[in-house]
Amino acid sequence: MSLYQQKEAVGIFLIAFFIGGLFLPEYVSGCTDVAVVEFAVDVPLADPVTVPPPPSSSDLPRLVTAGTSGSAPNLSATVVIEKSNKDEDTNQYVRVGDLYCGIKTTNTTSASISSFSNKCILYDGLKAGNDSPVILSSKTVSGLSGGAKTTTHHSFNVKNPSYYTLYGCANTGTNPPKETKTSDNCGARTFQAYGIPDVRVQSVAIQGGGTSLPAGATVTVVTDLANDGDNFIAGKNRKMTVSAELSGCVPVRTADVIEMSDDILSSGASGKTKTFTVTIPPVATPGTCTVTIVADPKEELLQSPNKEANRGNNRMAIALRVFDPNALVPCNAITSENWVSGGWSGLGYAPPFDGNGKQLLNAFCKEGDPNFLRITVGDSDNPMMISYLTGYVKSKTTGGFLPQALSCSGAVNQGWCQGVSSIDVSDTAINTTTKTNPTEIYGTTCEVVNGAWQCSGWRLGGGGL
Ligand SMILES: [Ca+2]
Ligand SMILES: [Ca+2]
Repeated sequence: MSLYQQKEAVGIFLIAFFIGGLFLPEYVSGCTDVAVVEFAVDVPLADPVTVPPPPSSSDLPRLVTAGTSGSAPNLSATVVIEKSNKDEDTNQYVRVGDLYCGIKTTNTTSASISSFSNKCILYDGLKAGNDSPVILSSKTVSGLSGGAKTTTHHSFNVKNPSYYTLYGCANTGTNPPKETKTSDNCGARTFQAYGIPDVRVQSVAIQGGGTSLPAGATVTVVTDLANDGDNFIAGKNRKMTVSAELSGCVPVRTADVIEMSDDILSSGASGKTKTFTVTIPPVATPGTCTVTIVADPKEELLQSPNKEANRGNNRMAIALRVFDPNALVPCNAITSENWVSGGWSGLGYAPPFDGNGKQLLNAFCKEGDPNFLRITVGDSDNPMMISYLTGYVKSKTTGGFLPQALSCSGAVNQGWCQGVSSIDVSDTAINTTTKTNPTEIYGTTCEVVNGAWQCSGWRLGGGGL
């Protein structure tokens, strides 16, 4: 609804108010001057924007029962809306909470009037006049001398942003003192109550706890939400959302959205758990990915009149580590850096480094596939090196050596490979633990050194290597 439309709607509301209700001459006889409804400011519409009808004249009770006498004193009353400190709010625009109906009463004559009681009734605009109004407590004035004024304060509390109407009268109840007239004893005041919500993201977690996952994976993000502020009522045109944003490994994008529900928007709400489904795109860059839960990303809570003041607590992030599930990564702790004394050893099995620190036996894993293990033997840069097509993996479950028939990248001669030999291990006797961190792998290479074949057996892992 545009601002123009809002103003128009307010105008229509006011016209309807005056025609349909309190200005009608047949309105409670004796109270024809209650049309004190004033809009000193161009107030925005309530939230929701459905403008409630004012109480119809037939719904307003006759509160003044005093008889009249030409020689009696006279009370005249005006109804105002008062803030929690009992100060009148002249804009008819107050925050929800503890408020007062003020009945400003003046003795318009010079004669004193004896004890009398004032009464006020609250009509909730959200109820559209269909439910019973709230009868506020009566207040007794011990008496009022001629020309004197007093204000009675009738407390009430509203929790929901809305329009409300107060209707109050002076000199109500039983055995009221007589007055010159009673037509000036009542008044009404419509006001708007606004709220200041403070939605807060309390916590963010990954369901199951794992924060390291392959690109392409889908995780469930669990968040708790709270509202430390006033009630907020989501109307038909106020669709507040909470989103899960993904950033870091991909350009910032919204991964999932839920609609903010009333249970979150109630004052004092907390621990309201919501879940989001977040998929890491397969094209995500391996590294850190951030999931940020954002309450009200579209800033609906910043619309008047019920504006959220504290926006600093509307976001909370959790970091994920994203990896390429198909990337080959060395899965043994040994490297040329932490093992520098390897080399030719002749008959025994040695750490798999030649005299130049080059690793001649390798094991590779895939982080995204715990059942993947690739073994390579040889040196692709050395055409004079051959590798043996049988290797071994020591089973963690049995401790036995399991022969592995490797494939050759080049020519084969009597079980030897001219080049690098390799195998993607599929032996089911090698359990998952062995594959992701193989403790002992064995391979053999030979090359001509100083005119003679020299062969070496290599061991990767195991034995503290
Ligand atoms: Ca009067
Ligand atoms: Ca907030």
